[in-house]
Amino acid sequence: MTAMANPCNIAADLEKYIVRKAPPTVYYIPNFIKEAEEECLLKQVYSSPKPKWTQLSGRRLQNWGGLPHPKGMVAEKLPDWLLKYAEKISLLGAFAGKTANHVLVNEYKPGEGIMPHEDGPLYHPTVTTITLGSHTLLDFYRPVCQNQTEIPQTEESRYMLSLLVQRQSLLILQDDMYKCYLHGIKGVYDDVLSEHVVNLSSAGAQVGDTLSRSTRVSLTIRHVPKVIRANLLLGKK
Ligand SMILES: O=C(O)CCC(=O)C(=O)O
Repeated sequence: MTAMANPCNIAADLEKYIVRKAPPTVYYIPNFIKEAEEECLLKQVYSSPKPKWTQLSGRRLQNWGGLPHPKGMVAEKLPDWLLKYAEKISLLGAFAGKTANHVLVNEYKPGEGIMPHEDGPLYHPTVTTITLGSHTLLDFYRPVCQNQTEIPQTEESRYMLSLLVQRQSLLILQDDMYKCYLHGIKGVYDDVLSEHVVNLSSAGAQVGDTLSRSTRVSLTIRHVPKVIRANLLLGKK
């Protein structure tokens, strides 16, 4: 994979990584990082100061780059170990020529997950995720349909498809897959792979496989377009 001539469009050589069985657009890039890089990133995550962690129900996280806010994010410089990957992914054109300025580090122990949600309007509508330590299954759901009131819409009835994200991979979600559908991770210990997992061959797995989870750390790398300078907040020029 090369850095591209026109960084405003996603690199043409990424086209072969499009997951065609999903709505537009999913790029799944196996082995995006090497094992040594994975080790190095995990070492950095776990040597971050303890107060950097926020414990939520079902996962814990580190927020880097500032807190996204409708009025603008007070941007903080990303540490070099994250900036390296923010720049590398941005050079692929993932953020329409802009450089990612925000990273969420999520840690999921086996049995943990995240409720179906949308990433919302504070980010450029692309989410890129590097997976460390363990695979997971990312599940996608149609949104609740407002004019459909007679039949209850369960999570099960809104379920659409899953993606298997292996450790060391990069996942890029854009377009409808960012804007129209919700994504979540079930809090399970094992994943039984079905035909609803639409990237099995590129993820090196087969229908019927059972994969046991270990601790997964994800780096969710995004671009927050609206930023404010800290010294503006303090009333300085
Ligand atoms: O860990 C992941 O891959 C998903 C994270 C996520 O959806 C989020 O942080 O909003």
